[in-house]
Amino acid sequence: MGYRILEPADIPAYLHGRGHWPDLADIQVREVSDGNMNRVFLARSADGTRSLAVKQALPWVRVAGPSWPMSPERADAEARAYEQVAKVAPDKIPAIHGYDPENYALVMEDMSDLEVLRTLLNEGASYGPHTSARIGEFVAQLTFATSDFGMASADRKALIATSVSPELCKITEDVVLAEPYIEHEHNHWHADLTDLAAEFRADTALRTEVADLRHTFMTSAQALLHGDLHTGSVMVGDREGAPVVRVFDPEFSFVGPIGYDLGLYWANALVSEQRARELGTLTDHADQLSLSWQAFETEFRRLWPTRTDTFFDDAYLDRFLRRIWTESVGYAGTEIIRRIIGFAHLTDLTTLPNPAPASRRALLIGRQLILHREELKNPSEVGTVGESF
Ligand code: SR1
Ligand code: MG
Repeated sequence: MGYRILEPADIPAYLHGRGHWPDLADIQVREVSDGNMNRVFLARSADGTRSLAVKQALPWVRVAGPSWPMSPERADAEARAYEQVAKVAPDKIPAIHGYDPENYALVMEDMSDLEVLRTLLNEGASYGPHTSARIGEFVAQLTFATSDFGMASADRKALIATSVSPELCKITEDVVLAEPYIEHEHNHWHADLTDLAAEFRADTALRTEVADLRHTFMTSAQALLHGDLHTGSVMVGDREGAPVVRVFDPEFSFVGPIGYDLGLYWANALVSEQRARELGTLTDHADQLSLSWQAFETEFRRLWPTRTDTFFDDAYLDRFLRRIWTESVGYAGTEIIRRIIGFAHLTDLTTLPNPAPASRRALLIGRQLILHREELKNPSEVGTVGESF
């Protein structure tokens, strides 16, 4: 039949036809699309005992419409990423019930009993002790398993080949790692930040450091990444009294530098901290880099003795982790900046009564992280940068 864009009214027959839903008379569907890229539908039986989510990639960027075409094949990358994570961290992703490559649609667990981390933080919640630790573990488990430490050399080459995702990588190379530093029609910012946006575009030292991070993003095939690990890609909650953390939306997945995943999460944590500071609702925001980095490092070191290639010695592990740390700090800086003067902004800042003061502080922090990433040696030194503006 070929690719067709699904509407809410199509979902019952779609799920029934693919064997996911037995009773066509007992299904209610609503669209809950929220991200920039795709459409998401929730299907639920009247008594709520059966529910599923359907996520479909459109042939364009959802928030831009057909004027920004984008191959729906990004859903293939997402399905592949979920398959990889399911092997090593199945407790940290939604259950995937099926992938339909013809319609670029995933059928997956309904997570509407959980909350998007960003939404909770914006409402004034704290992170708690589990969330960032699970994220750090998630990054370690996925990246160790898909690095040259977790896979045989030939298998890794095959993974790199099958994970190539040129269009989605180009989005990141452009909207995160270039456009905010040049004149570009995608860019926009709060009127009170015009001076800083101009200053950043004129900052040649900053441009060179971003170029370095951009080139690393393009060339450093360390491990399979989530590729867009911001707080809107994390759901949290409780199930049967136990804390639950689920990472979703890995459509930007590709084999790249591990620091990109950690850096994105850190940037979003640092921005949420500036929001809380502005509102006087600071709680455990300042602990999140440390919690996620410690969990990442602990898990990566725990897995190290299982490495497939023991030519990589323990001293190399220390050097490799140091490189990931430094690059994470730099990518955190680029993520902060693009979220304030680039294409896609954060509700953490845009929903503040006056977004400018917190946004200005965040921009200044982002620049420092990029320029001084080699000197910032640990989470508390990054925290000091955050407190200095
Ligand atoms: C055109 S897409 C802009 C952003 O949305 C996605 O969530 C990624 O973060 C991307 O950079
Ligand atoms: Mg997304």
